[in-house]
Formats: sequence, structure tokens, C-alpha cells
Amino acid sequence: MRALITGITGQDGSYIAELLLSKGYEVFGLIRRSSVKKLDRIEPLVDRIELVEGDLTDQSSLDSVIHSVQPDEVYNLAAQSFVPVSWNQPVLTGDVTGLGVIRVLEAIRRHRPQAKFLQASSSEMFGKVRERPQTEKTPFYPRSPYGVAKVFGHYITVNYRESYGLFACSAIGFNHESPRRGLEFVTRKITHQVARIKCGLAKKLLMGNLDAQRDWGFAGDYVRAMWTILQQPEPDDYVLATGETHSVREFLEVAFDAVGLQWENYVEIDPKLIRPAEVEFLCGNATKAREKLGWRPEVRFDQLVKMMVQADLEAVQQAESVFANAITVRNLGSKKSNGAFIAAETDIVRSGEATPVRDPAPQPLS
Ligand code: NAP
Ligand code: G4F
Repeated sequence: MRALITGITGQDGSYIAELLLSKGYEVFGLIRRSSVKKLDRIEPLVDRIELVEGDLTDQSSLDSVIHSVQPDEVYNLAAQSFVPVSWNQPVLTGDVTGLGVIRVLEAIRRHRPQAKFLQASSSEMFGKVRERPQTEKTPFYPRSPYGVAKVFGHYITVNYRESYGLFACSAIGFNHESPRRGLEFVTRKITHQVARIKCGLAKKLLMGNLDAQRDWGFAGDYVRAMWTILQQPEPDDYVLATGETHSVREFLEVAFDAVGLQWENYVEIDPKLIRPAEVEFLCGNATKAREKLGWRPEVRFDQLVKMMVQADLEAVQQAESVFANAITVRNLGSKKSNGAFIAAETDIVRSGEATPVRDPAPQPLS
């Protein structure tokens, strides 16, 4: 079996690539051109996957990739996925996150209509929620250009299924996180800064709305569901969620508590981080996925937070020891040390961003 993953360099892309390789798939990953390749998350896999160049904003590249790869399954995970950026770059977000979906579907329709297609839809589509918890039937009310673009991507997937008979499915993912989450998302922003504070590298954490509530799960669980969706006899759409919701404040409590600190001593509110329109509450009902796919998330909220804090602690400590070694080597080589340069270098190395994190194994459920 051949699978094409768009967004393979992202959080979910790296997890699904691992999963598909473990199942014996030939894995192809779409990457866009950049001056520096960002392959950190898939570094351990690069020898076993084939990277193909293309961009969701460019129809001809997608046509040519689908034509040459001839995939059996396509996982469309690429997107401009950070909600705040979607207010600053609404047109780009609409182009990539919304129209990008139709471009991939068109390429499939023209060059490989028998391929199965999975669209990464989002709980952001529920926005100002019309009912609690949210199911596949809950009406959408998106609150950001990102959410609006995802609604387009979702309905065009349904439309290509109904218009052309494509095996096109949608996974309506509630927030899913991991040690590989981008540093800009609230969970990783918190766990990374908790680790830096614990190691004495930072003193405070600037935050936005602490009252927002999210249904947070583990990304590894969610990609398992995505694969299972494409193994069903009929194409369909599924909510993927844990059914538990927690506030950002609760996330802070558990994360700081994991290193023996109290969040109130470190967190300050920065009004610049409050969004123009907020999604206040998300909680998914994944009964359909449980009954039809036999899917259940295995990692619970507390385990997820602790797993992420632990991974960030290890990454920050490792970066610190690399830094300490570099200074020792430098001082051995030259008696004259340039204080200003070292201070600048400290900031870069200590940011921890240069060090990819390794996932600790999730603890089994008790
Ligand atoms: P992510 O880490 O932000 O990854 C996004 C991926 O999209 C990256 O590989 C990025 O490539 C790629 N990309 C961006 N613009 C592109 C373009 N123009 N052409 C080709 N590739 C492009 O996102 P994620 O958390 O893994 O999420 C995966 C998908 O699920 C996204 O569609 C997201 O919107 C959706 N989703 C995520 C969640 C969640 O909680 N994680 C929940 C619901 C839905 P670069 O590395 O080159 O930037
Ligand atoms: O982690 P977030 O940025 O994720 P958000 O906006 O829920 O979006 C994520 O989940 C969606 C699924 O529902 C995906 F479709 C999307 O691609 C992305 O993966 O913010 C979560 C909440 C928000 O309510 C935000 O206002 O945390 C609140 N928050 C409070 N302080 C903050 C911060 N968010 C960020 N990023 N940074 C803060 O300092």
C-alpha cells in the first residue's frame, strides 16, 4: 500500500508516518520548498520515506505528485493551522487551509480517483458552540478565518464524496497534543516554559485567556483513528475527541504541579494574547468513532500534561548540557572569552527550540 501525507513535517504528519511505516506502507510525504528544510520531527524516518515537493497553493505540483505517486491513501494534514495567525494572514489561511483541500481533491479526481482521502477537519468549526457536547451533527459556527477555512475544507470533502463518488472522509479532530506540538500552541507553550522556569532559565509565563476550555487528547491516539477511518467499507465523517474538557487554567495547574511549582507565582496575563473572537468551550462526543471504528483514546489529560512536561524538561536539560560543554571547549581553546557573544549564544541555545524533543513512552492507563 502507498500513502501520501501532506503536512508530513507537522505534528500529526510525523505520527501518522510512523504508524503507516509500522504497518508496512510505502510512505510519501509532501514538503514545500524552503531555504532550510524543517525535518526535525521526521528525522528518524527520513531514510524510510520518500519526500516529494509540492505546495497546497499550487495545483500543478499537486497534480504531478498524485500522478507520479499513484497513492492508495492520501492524508491531507497540511494547513496554516495556528488560529491567531489566521487573523493576520486571512487570505493565505483561506488559500492553504480551505482551497488547498479542493486542490488535493481535484488532483485525486483527475489522476487517481480510486485513492482514499482523509481530510483533517477541526473542532474549531464548532466555534461558538450550538450544543454540548459536539457531534457530527452539531451545526458549525466558526470564530476565526482558520475555522471558516476548515468549514470549507470539510464541506468540499463531503461534496466530492457525493458528487464524484470519491472515498473522501473527514476526521473532525478536537485538540490533540504531544511533545512534538509546535511551541506556539498553548499546551506546548506552557510545558516548554515550565521546563525553562524549573531549570532557572525563565521567570514568568505570559498568557492569554485562561478560561477557555478544550477537549485535549494525545496526537498518537488521533492518527490511529485517521488510519482506521480509511479502512472502513464506506467513506464517512467522524468526531475524534476524549469527551473530557479542561480549562487553560487547569492545564497550567497540572503542568506546574508536575515540577513542584505553583502556577500563580509565574503566570501573567498579556492582553495582546487575547483573541478578537474566542472559542470558549469545546467538548466532543466521539460515540460514532467508538461504535463504528472501535476507537478509544488511550492517553488521559493528566498523563498527557506530564508526558509533555517530562519531554520538555529532558530537552531543556540536554540543551543546557550541550551549552555547558560548548563553553568548556571554548574556554579551553582560548583564554579570552567574549562575554557579549556568549550571552547571545546562551539565549539561542537556552531557548530550547534548537533541540528536538524525544517522546517518553505514554504510561499505561490505571
Ligand atoms: P502542524 O504541526 O501545524 O503542521 C502543519 C503542516 O502543514 C506542516 O507540515 C506544514 O509544513 C504544512 N503546510 C503548511 N502550509 C503548507 C502549504 N502551503 N503546502 C504544503 N504544506 C503546508 O499541524 P498539526 O497539529 O500536525 O495538524 C495537522 C492537521 O490537522 C492540520 O490540518 C490542522 O489544521 C488539523 N487539526 C489539528 C488539530 C490539532 O489539535 N493538532 C485539531 C484539528 C485539526 P511546514 O513544516 O513546511 O510548515
Ligand atoms: O493551543 P491553541 O492555540 O489551540 P486552538 O486555538 O484551540 O487551535 C488548535 O486546535 C484546533 C482544534 O480545535 C485545531 F484545529 C487548530 O489547528 C489548533 O491545533 O489555543 C487553545 C486555547 C485558546 O482558547 C486560546 O485563547 O488557549 C487559549 N490561550 C490562552 N493563552 C492561548 C494562550 N493560546 C495560545 N496559543 N497562547 C497563549 O498564550
